[in-house]
Amino acid sequence: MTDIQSLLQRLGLDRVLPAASTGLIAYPGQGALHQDHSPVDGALIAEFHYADAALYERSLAACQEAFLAWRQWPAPKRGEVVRQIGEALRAAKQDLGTLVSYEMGKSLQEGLGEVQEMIDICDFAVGLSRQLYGLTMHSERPEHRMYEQWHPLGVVGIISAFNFPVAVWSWNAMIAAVCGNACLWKPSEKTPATAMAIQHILKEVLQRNALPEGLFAVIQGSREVGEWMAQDERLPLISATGSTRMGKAVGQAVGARLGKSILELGGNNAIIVTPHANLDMLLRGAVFGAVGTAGQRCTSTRRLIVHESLYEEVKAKMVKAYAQLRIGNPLDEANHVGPLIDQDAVTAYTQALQNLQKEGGRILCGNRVLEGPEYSSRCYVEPSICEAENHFQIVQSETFAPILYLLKYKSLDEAIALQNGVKQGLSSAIFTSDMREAERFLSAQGSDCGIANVNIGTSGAEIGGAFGGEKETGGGRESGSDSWKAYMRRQTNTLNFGSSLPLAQGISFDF
Ligand code: UN1
Repeated sequence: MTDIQSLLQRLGLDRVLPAASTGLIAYPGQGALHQDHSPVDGALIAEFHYADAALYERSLAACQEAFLAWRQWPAPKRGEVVRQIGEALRAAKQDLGTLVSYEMGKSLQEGLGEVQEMIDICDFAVGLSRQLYGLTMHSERPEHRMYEQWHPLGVVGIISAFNFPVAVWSWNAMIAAVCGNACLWKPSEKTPATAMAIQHILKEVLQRNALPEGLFAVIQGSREVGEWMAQDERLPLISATGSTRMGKAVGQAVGARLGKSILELGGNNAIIVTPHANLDMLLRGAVFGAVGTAGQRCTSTRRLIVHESLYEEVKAKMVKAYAQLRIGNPLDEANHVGPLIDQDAVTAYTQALQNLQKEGGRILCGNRVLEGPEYSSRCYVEPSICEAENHFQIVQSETFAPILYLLKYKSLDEAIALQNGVKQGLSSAIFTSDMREAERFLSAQGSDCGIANVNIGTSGAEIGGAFGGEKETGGGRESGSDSWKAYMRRQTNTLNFGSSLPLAQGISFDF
């Protein structure tokens, strides 16, 4: 088993973490110490202070100064720095992935997979640094040229959640960086150590390239720090990932000052299983989607909408598959499911199952908090499958735990209506080999989600696509495709190379 103390040392982490870091300089905090416990075994990983207002100001000032220098770097040169960050992440993959697993509780494979997402987005951003294209338009006036260009915004504020403690930062920060922005990051207070480990990895790259402090800053804190950021006009863009409740507060505060926001919030993701589904493929996709990261992904599969003709068969197969799941220490690769993040999450799991029963639902398996020496953190629960109705309040809400609701349907239209019949709109999937069913699901009359998959589960999106969703998921897009445009401001330029001044729209103004 991993020696955690030497792991922390290799990642440059002391027993007390800095309250803020500007990449090159770590700032200690003051006042009350908060504890960072591992959900794996309950052990204390580190202690840390929340940053106070003075430290926030100091960090933001460093970011602002870094931006003034960084925006002058040609974008491909910025890409070269990001390439080096990708290399540094490759070298640290095993250690960082292990810490992600130990601090957050996801399986080691998923921890390593998360770091791989970071490496992949670095590669993507390097290529992007040479492709920040604007259009050229034909002017309606003679001897005029019209075009658009994209300029950086300034300092981008990033608020991330515990479940992807490092990858979500990288989706934002690496894209923001090649676009010419500096970043101020507030990680989740549940995963402060991985955030500081990133700073350690970045430091050498920043030094090697003689970059200013503040290009990638981190500030530790609770909701209050997020509120400072949301209200702060010096942060033209806030990219926030987390609950819908948090996103509404951030969106309102940023909107009140007419700032920009990218919101990536809750999901309530469903898989539709049609009579033309390959059930072996479905089983893999649905089980991983529902129990991967112990059901704590925003893309986790929460609902399985099964055609009535194969409902009993799918139910039996799923329950049988769940019986084979091994729950335990996520660093042990023999285990499939690790712990929930903390006791509050365990309470949310047990309460959700109680509420389900009150509403008339039936629990087929699970509903057990595991006890014993291997489960000493008391954060391990048995993944649960339940029979439910879509309109149940508990089915309508996102519970960050491994609870899967089975729903039955008769016609595809009904299945699509059920899939869309929730407030969230992140990820969705259909399992079918019937081309007409698949195309209908993907059409404008089909899934209303930001992500719609065929014969693939709801989770595990690749970084190359734009990631995010509609309705209460917040509408933001991060990561691939043309998501970069949200990190830049568009400027339309019209240039007159003639010697008269014709006006547009045919207006004549003689004097
Ligand atoms: C999240 O849970 O916030 O698609 C992100 C996935 C991962 C990202 C999830 N690539 O499951």
